[in-house]
Amino acid sequence: MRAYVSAARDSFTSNSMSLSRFTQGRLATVKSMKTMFNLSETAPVFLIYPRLQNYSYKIQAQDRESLALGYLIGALESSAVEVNAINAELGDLSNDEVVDLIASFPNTRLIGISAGSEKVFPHVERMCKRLKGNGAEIHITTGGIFATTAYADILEQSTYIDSVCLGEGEHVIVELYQAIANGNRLDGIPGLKFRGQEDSLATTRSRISNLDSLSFPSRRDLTFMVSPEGPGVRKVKIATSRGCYARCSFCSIHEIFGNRLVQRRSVENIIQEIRYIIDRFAINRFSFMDDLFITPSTSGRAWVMSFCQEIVRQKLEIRFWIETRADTLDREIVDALLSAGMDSIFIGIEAGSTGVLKKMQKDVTAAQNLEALHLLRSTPLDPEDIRFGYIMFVPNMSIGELREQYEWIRRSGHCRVQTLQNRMNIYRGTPEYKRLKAAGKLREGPLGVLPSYDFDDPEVGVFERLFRAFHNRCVESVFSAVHDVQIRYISRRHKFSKPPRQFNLMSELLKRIEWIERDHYYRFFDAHFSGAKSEIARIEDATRDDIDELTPMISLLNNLIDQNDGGLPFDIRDEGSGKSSLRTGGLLIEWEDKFRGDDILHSSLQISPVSIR
Ligand code: B12
Ligand code: SF4
Repeated sequence: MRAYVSAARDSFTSNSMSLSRFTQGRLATVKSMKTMFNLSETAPVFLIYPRLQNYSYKIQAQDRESLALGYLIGALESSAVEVNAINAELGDLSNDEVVDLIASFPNTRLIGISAGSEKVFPHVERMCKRLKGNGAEIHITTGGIFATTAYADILEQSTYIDSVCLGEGEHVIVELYQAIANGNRLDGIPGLKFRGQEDSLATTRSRISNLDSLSFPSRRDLTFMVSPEGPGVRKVKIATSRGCYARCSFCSIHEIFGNRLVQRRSVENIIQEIRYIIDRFAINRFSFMDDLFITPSTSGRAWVMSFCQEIVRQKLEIRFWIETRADTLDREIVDALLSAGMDSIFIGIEAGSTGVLKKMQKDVTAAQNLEALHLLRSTPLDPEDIRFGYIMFVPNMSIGELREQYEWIRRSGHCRVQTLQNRMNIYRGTPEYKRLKAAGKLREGPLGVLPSYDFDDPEVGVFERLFRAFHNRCVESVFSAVHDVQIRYISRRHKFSKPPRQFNLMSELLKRIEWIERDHYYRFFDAHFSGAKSEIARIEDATRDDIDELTPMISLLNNLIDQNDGGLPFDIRDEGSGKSSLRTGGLLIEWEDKFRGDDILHSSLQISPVSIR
């Protein structure tokens, strides 16, 4: 469901984040890591979910659970194969630390590394080189969406990688280990490609049709997350289906499955897993990772309705997030989802211009996108919990369509700074990759580097270049402090146990700060589209003036982030009837609290003199 796009901020890094968060302040000795990840001296298989350096700051630690590792561990364990696993992203370990750790496990015979994205591949390659550089005679295999799409190039160019698993890995990893352990040839393993393989002997593996037959994913990550060293849990990842029927031009998920069939677990099987998680971890918040939670067919809708009814009937009282498309939503299904506990949703809107939607093969109209948004806004969902994907810059759009894209997202009321910068990423195997390649418009770099392209309409290309340059200058001169505080917030959020009033204040400050930045980019778009390009220098000057408005908010936010005890660094005046206020650094902050007993149930907030947009 998710469209992944590039934004200028992808390249933004912070020195403070280059330190390993969980390893800071403690000696991450091999011994402590062994204990922390419950590693066994005798396990012959070692699985790794690598860390994407310079990326971790973007994603909260609580969202880093890996279902890929979970399913592979589950499959190996159910075949009585002992397995060690490290999710470097979650453990906040550098990939070098992981390699050093593996060197102290001499019984390892097979290493499996997940290469789910193009971006992570250079890190995978470096790890393999170091692992083999230790002189170890270990078979290294890799899998995941990127590895599947690029297997031929990987085997040709990455000599440290011995084999690549294509598609779903549960059966392949077990059969690969068994072949290695028994000294058998690897030719007989459908879905495995290895160097030197005779093409005539390679066979593909068909998709797993009965997902209920799979072991539940191992929850080692979750066990670590709830441990004293772990970051805690926001929502537990769970998958009810695999695959998607749609054909969006930018999406690479079909590459893993080879077709557009949707396979779904039974409602009973999902509920069994949900019950297991509630009983074992006392967590009732879930994130359904399906590419498309609702398939808009009769059977797809019936599945969702029966799932929701069962959650209600069994009084499971869960809260959950789903990902879907606009054309799958209507009042009946949204009501059913809300009564079953849906508290947040992601919609793959992607475009507001009908022309762009067509070019994306989205098979959804701009009117349907708007309707879905209106429908969701009419529910009790917090607007912040209605998220969506939006690709502002698309290779074959016209300048008129870019304008439509901008106007739609601005009117939607859900525009973020990042949304305005999103440019379509071209992943291997996607329809857009094939189109651009056939047209000779793709510039491909080494493995793991996303290809670049020129826009079909030179005016779009000029606009994009000017906009990125403008954005970079604004960041350099003013907004770097904004980005620093945002990163500090994201990287520490998992440690906050702040009462509603403080938490509310932090969220509000973040929102306002982002609005100030976003409004400058609005002005850039407006000036460009109204033909007033000479205005741009003036907008940049105005950006610098904003520092006065931003500084007190940033410093208050920094102060709040530092208050680990959850308190406020200032005295709040109690003004009676649930009202209170605070004056600091030129800001007046006023709360109106609703109580249940002594507890604040809800706290609404005003910040002035900052104008509300
Ligand atoms: C959840 C998710 C995330 C989470 C990951 C959390 C986590 N720790 O797992 C977050 C939000 C962090 C994330 C980040 C990113 N993601 Co992401 N993500 C997904 C998503 C929606 C689901 C992945 C998942 O859990 N699937 C369920 C598991 C069970 O399936 P699986 O991962 O495919 O694993 C199976 C097989 O691939 C195989 N397998 C996988 N690894 C291995 C290893 C071995 C040894 C073997 C044998 C087999 C094997 O066996 C597994 C079981 O069958 C996918 C879309 C999708 N449908 O896959 C995108 C997707 C993988 N992400 C994508 C992208 C681009 C990114 C980012 C680059 C985004 C960004 N802007 O920076 C980053 C990169 C992060 C990274 N480290 O690589 C793209 C990758 C496209 C590409 N070709 O590069 C995808 C395909 C989305 C899309 N449609 O474009 N992502
Ligand atoms: S093809 Fe399916 S999973 Fe991919 S972006 Fe489109 S709707 Fe989402």
